[in-house]
Amino acid sequence: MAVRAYTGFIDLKYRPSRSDVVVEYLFEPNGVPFEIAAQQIAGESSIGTWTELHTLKKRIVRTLKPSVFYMDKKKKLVKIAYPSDLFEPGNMPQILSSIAGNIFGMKTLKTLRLQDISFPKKLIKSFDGPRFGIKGIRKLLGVKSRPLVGTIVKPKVGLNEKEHAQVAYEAWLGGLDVVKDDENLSNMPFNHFKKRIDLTLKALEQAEKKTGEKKVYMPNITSETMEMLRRLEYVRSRMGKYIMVDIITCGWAGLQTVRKFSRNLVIHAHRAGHGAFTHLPYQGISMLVIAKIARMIGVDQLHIGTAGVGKMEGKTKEVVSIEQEIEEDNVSANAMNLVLSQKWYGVKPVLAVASGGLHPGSVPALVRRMGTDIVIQAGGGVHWHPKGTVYGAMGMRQAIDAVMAGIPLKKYAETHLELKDAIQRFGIVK
Ligand code: CAP
Ligand code: MG
Repeated sequence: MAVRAYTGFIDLKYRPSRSDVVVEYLFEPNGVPFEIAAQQIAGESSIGTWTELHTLKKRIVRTLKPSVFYMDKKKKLVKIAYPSDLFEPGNMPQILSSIAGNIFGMKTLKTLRLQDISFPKKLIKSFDGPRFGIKGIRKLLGVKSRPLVGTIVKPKVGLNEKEHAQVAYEAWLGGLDVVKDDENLSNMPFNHFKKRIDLTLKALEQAEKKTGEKKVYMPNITSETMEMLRRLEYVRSRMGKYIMVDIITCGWAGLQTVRKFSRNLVIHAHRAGHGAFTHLPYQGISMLVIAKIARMIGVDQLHIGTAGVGKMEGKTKEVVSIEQEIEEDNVSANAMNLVLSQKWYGVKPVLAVASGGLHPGSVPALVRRMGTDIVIQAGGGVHWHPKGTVYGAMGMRQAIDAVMAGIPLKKYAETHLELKDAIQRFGIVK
């Protein structure tokens, strides 16, 4: 079939091969027929442009032509298969400059949503994948089956290093496993990175001694890439076990580099800014796609929302886009974790992180909707109590213990004052 300008890309009989990259887009054309717009997406993201090309050799068409093999005008959906030679293994920026690049700025598209990508084994294996994954993290913490529970030091920014370490210490003492920096805390005039790491890791050691439990601290190393590596090395040199990266704002290239150097450090991925891509259901890039990319590159745990329980978006609606992969229109309890945990050519499963507006009363609903292979994080829901962080943290841990013992929170609260206070203040999420 001849390829003229953006034509010749529709082939509804085409069956994707195992080496193709298959991409699902939702779009609304702007002043052109659906079929034309579909081919513009396929062409602009591969070998086409707005006019015929004298330089487009038959060989190129034969080997690299994409195929629009599925179209549903009602759902505004197309599926396009791209030969994998269009993509450089191990280069996520290049892959996305192709299938999520120019096409987002084309005049002939009113809206465009990159909904899902299915990568072939060769490309998946060209990235590092998680080093630890769910099993590795559970082993590190010695927590077999309950959700991990943690906090974000609050306020997000403003505490000095000593205050930060003290809040962390109290959270661990109260029974939390994990303490993390907030997404906008890095190296600040009032809170220097190195001093914070030193003091907080020292507090961690003391908390471990006092409680007999393993604890982890996730320092936020987000910065310019070379600086991230310096911060990562610093954490390692101080015997830290984790690093945290804001994966959207630092970019996929930065994340790939961090993963190359992370070795024995667990990577916690914060998704601040994802809403710019994921928020509108008909525009941008879905959380499903972001989750797949993050897993391929190799984060060990990733914020994916709270399935409607907390303050952030990522309600069941968005989570459904993560699920659809598995079971269309079926919002089952564990489904939202599936894209992170399903079998994927030996790539380790990523631990899902639920965070944002959570408190002890959220725990039963979270576990019902997301299962137990999760990290539950509460910032405000831990540091709210006038009696202090230890008290708030105890309430949080008691909620986990109650759910794991199969005891209703209300009942457990009769003998656990810290939990009782929390549910009196925040209630219990249905
Ligand atoms: C939670 C949090 C997290 C968000 C991220 C915050 O604090 O620290 O960054 O949960 O959202 O700053 O809001 P609170 P998501 O517990 O006090 O709400 O996980 O959806 O990416
Ligand atoms: Mg935060």
